[in-house]
Amino acid sequence: MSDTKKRNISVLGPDEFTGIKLQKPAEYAAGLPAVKVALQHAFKEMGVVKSLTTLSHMNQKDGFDCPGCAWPDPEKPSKLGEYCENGAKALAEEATNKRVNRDFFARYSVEELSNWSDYQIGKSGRLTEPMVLRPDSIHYENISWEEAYELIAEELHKLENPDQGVFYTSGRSSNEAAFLYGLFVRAFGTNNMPDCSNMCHESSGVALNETLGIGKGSVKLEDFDESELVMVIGQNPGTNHPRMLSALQKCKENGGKVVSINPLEEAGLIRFKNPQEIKGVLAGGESLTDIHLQVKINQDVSLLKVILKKLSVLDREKGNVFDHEFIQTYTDGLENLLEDLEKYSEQELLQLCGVEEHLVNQVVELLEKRNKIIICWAMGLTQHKNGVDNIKECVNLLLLKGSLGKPGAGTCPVRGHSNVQGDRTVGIMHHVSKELNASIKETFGFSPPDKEGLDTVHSIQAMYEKKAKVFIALGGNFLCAASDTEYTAQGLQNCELTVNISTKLNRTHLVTGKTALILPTLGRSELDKKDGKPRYFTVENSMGKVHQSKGLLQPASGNLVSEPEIIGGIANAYFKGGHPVDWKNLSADYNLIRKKLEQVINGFKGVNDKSKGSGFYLPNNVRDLDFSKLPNGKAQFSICNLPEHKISEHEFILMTIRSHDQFNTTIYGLNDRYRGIYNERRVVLMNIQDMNKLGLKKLDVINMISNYEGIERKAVNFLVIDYNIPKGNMAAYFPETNVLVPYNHFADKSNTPISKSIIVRVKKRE
Ligand SMILES: Nc1nc2c(c(=O)[nH]1)N[C@H]1C(S)=C(S)[C@@H](COP(=O)(O)OP(=O)(O)OC[C@H]3O[C@@H](n4cnc5c(=O)[nH]c(N)nc54)[C@H](O)[C@@H]3O)O[C@H]1N2
Ligand SMILES: Nc1nc2c(c(=O)[nH]1)N[C@H]1C(S)=C(S)[C@@H](COP(=O)(O)OP(=O)(O)OC[C@H]3O[C@@H](n4cnc5c(=O)[nH]c(N)nc54)[C@H](O)[C@@H]3O)O[C@H]1N2
Ligand SMILES: [Mo]
Repeated sequence: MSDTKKRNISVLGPDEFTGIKLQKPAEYAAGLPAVKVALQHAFKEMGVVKSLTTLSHMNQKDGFDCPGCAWPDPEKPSKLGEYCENGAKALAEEATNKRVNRDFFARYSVEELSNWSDYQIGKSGRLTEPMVLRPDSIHYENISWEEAYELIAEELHKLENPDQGVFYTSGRSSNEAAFLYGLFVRAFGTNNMPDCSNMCHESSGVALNETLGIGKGSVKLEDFDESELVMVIGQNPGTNHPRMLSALQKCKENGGKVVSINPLEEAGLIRFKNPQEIKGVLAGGESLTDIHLQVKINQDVSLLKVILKKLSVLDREKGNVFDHEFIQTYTDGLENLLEDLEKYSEQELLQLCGVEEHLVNQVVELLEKRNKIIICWAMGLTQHKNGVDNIKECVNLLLLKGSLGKPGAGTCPVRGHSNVQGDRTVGIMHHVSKELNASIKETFGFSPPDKEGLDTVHSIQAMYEKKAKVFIALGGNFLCAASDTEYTAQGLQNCELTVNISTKLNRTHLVTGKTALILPTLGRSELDKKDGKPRYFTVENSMGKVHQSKGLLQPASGNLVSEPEIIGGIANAYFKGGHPVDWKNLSADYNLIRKKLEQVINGFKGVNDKSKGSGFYLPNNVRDLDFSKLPNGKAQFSICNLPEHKISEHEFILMTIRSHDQFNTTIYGLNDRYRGIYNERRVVLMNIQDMNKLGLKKLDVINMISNYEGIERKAVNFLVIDYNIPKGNMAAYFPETNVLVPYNHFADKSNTPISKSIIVRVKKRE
């Protein structure tokens, strides 16, 4: 269309250092420092009174669900409050007293704001009114809600076909909002519904679906109480799911063992002081991990294969190491698996994974006699080319031991966003589901499209290639979350219109299409009232339990609209009454949305009543040992290949991880307390031997360069820190390092970007 004047936007923001201070990595997680830091963050953003009253309502039955992670709440919440340090930070970030309004945008242009760091951008406050960035302008200006809806409708009508629209979802949304959004996108005519789980647990979903018939985990919180062995693989609960540490502690108190598999020795996995118990706050802390296996990045399959091989040798000797009755009744493919394992030599596998044999033997010994086994995992397994196989190998182990469908055992993919699982359950999905389409047709009287939609990586490509022209996001920070930042930026900038439904300002609001809209919405913690009556919505936690969430704080501004009503507004403006769904009324009446949810989504019957109190579990075939939908009606063993990395002598594998002071792209602060890194994010953790080989000293400045198919991508200005990490491996924070991840390299089958195994070269800055 028009050749609008290009805005002078800094896509990556500043790359200056902020003044690093180093200490020894922490010896334990949580305890008093965690409570102190939690309250400091909350007091700073919200003031003392508001902080204390709000925190006491978080994750309680009559309160609101923590906007942090999706870890479930115990039946009897702690009197000291059922929240963690990082939940408190998430709340403080949302409930801040600072505001971003029209005056703010009049003062700062998007060009200027793009030179702020993500930390500064996030700290500017809550969005208060709808804003528009018009072509040729560099300042957002205010716009009425009705005009904003009209503008979106107009751009959507201009598209040559509905597949030119891309509709992203981040996992903060509610079931009600996500269901309505999915419904609107399908009514509009596309399945282009990329969502944050494409970059997150998609590999888990694919692997679990193919092997067990459901893309979700099978354990419940109480299973940790009686589990004999919990394996925590590729996950950093001390930072990202702190309340999980209480579950591990309980497991240990009941005689269970904990094994961790991670290239880093993360603080939370070593020692833990439970801040929800007086004794925990004061006492010396408990050791959580019995055995830590320091695996090399992306060599979990090699490690698991050695373990499986050793177990199968023992089983041949003793006959009862595997659960043969379970295998016989419920599984398919054992012979192939055992035959395949024969192909590998133990020594070769040990060499690849870098773990000492005596430690592997200790784990094998634990596994031999136990069968109430839980495997927990997160991004350390999913974000690799072979992410799906990583998880299938874990399933192999559980199937061999019969560790499914019984108390104390099962799969536990630990979810990220607080409602990412619910969003998927209620229909945010780029794949076509015939059953879902049929029930939408029956309930709403229109036929959803039956063409596969685009996921995250393919949406980026479509925008880059100008095949998609309108981008709408229900939450999230697409630019910073996605791989290949500069490529993604170009994609967004190629769009005619980009729209962000958000609570807080972020970089995706600055790197925009020709026209851009910010539509500010209510946060989790805020009172959502209609005609004087408070409304509630529902969410699904990491273990498939659906429950209510009701905010209590005064909204950040009187001009915020709830997510469902924003979607209703857009749909209403687009269809102008010419559609079987009455969007306006439906979007304002959450009870009615839930009535429709019960008709369309399996397991939601009675949701309006059942979601009260502690909520209800959705159906889960693994818990019932029902594998009837799988080939031969059986759970499937899988043959998993070893990862392939062609690494030359001067290359390293880089994993991009979270610091203790961030929630994905939201930077709460500049510290990574447990790793002993303060006031700096531009750091890279390296093995001292690698540093010596390259002639690098602590705090030398380096650039990292990735090279895929001859295209060089560069992340500049990082301080080297010697750290306990395997040789050849490095770690740095995202989003700063997302520039290095090629958009077209992702996991087989799940298309999750390879954010945990990027091959890079290191160059010292003179
Ligand atoms: N406070 C806070 N909480 C959060 C989030 C947050 O950013 N902040 N994010 C939320 C979201 S969306 C998600 S998905 C989760 C993320 O939770 P995590 O998956 O715990 O997050 P990451 O920091 O990506 O950590 C990955 C861990 O895997 C390890 N790892 C990396 N590569 C490998 C590997 O190849 N093998 C093994 N075995 N380990 C590996 C890393 O050392 C690190 O400990 O947390 C959720 N909760
Ligand atoms: N390199 C690398 N990249 C990664 C990862 C990695 O480990 N390494 N992890 C990936 C993972 S696991 C994930 S899940 C993605 C995360 O990707 P996203 O979900 O897109 O990112 P977030 O940082 O969680 O989004 C934060 C923004 O959400 C908005 N928001 C917050 N609360 C609400 C709300 O209640 N409603 C609405 N409408 N908006 C809200 C705010 O405006 C805030 O700025 O990033 C992925 N990217
Ligand atoms: Mo995630």
